[in-house]
Amino acid sequence: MARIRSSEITPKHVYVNRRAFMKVSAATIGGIAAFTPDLATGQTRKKLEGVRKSPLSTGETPNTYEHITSFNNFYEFDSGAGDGPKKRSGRFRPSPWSIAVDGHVAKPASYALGDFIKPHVLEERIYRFRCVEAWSLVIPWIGIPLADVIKRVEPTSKARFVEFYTLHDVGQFPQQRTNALEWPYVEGLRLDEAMHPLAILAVGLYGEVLPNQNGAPIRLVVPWKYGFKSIKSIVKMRFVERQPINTWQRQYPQAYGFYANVNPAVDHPNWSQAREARLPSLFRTTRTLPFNGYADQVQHLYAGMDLRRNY
Ligand SMILES: Nc1nc2c(c(=O)[nH]1)N[C@H]1C(S)=C(S)[C@@H](COP(=O)(O)O)O[C@H]1N2
Ligand SMILES: [Mo]
Repeated sequence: MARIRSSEITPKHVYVNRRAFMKVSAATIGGIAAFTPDLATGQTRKKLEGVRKSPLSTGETPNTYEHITSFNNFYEFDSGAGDGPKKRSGRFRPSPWSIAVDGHVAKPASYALGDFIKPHVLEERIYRFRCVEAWSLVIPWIGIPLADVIKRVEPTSKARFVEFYTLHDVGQFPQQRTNALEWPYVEGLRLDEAMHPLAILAVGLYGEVLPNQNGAPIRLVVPWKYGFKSIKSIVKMRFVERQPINTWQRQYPQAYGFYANVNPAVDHPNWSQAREARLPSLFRTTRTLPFNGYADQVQHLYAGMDLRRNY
């Protein structure tokens, strides 16, 4: 019989949290969770209309809605990954919402969320999602191509990077009263990365509006990068000349770089990135692929770069 090395076992905090989400699943198995308030979270589930399937989806089977919405990382609600964000985000109000676009663009503006999304077709993109902490999921996002949004605001020749900011509101995000992270959460992409067809702004999953714990009402998804690049609850996009310092890089620069491309050859200071636990499995038995399996589509963006230095 094959012996399992302890290094292949999911860290304990993941395991403990998984027990918590199994309890939640058991409570909703009776099929009560229709499109009325979700009894576990107090949130109303709403279907999104007019969603087109995308050829850019992976053929892998998505994780269940329960898993995707019960195992989250969202420090504004709770530090550490698990079902804390689901339990603590019921009173968050993702509507009304507006998004500001500024910096080096010909058309700076502040949009109501509806106007921001309206010109674009909603697409279902089933993507792999890989966290630095070596767990992964397959998620059927609903979103709009980030490139289409960027073209609309017309970046000038000075715009080389785009920064994203999460809402900063201690009334809505209880953990912003603490210094668990520096607030607001900030992320960034080089402009050519942001223009890549795989990068989307997600507004839903499984055909429904995003639950609060997954980054309602709008969050970034960049499937070839570690999960922390996927900034949630975005209120501002700023086009800048210089490479931004993102929140996790500020926190622990040896572990979290700007690029954060999934790379099985470059370890986190405290663990290997060679394998991952595909939830709900607890075991790191799935091999991690360069660029999270999207190398053919994205590696040209990094031609000539040392990806060990630019981690
Ligand atoms: N604003 C904000 N965005 C965030 C985070 C966060 O704490 N705050 N966590 C990041 C991390 S580390 C991960 S792995 C993903 C998790 O996304 P999910 O909960 O939808 O799986 O969100 C990212 N975006
Ligand atoms: Mo993460």
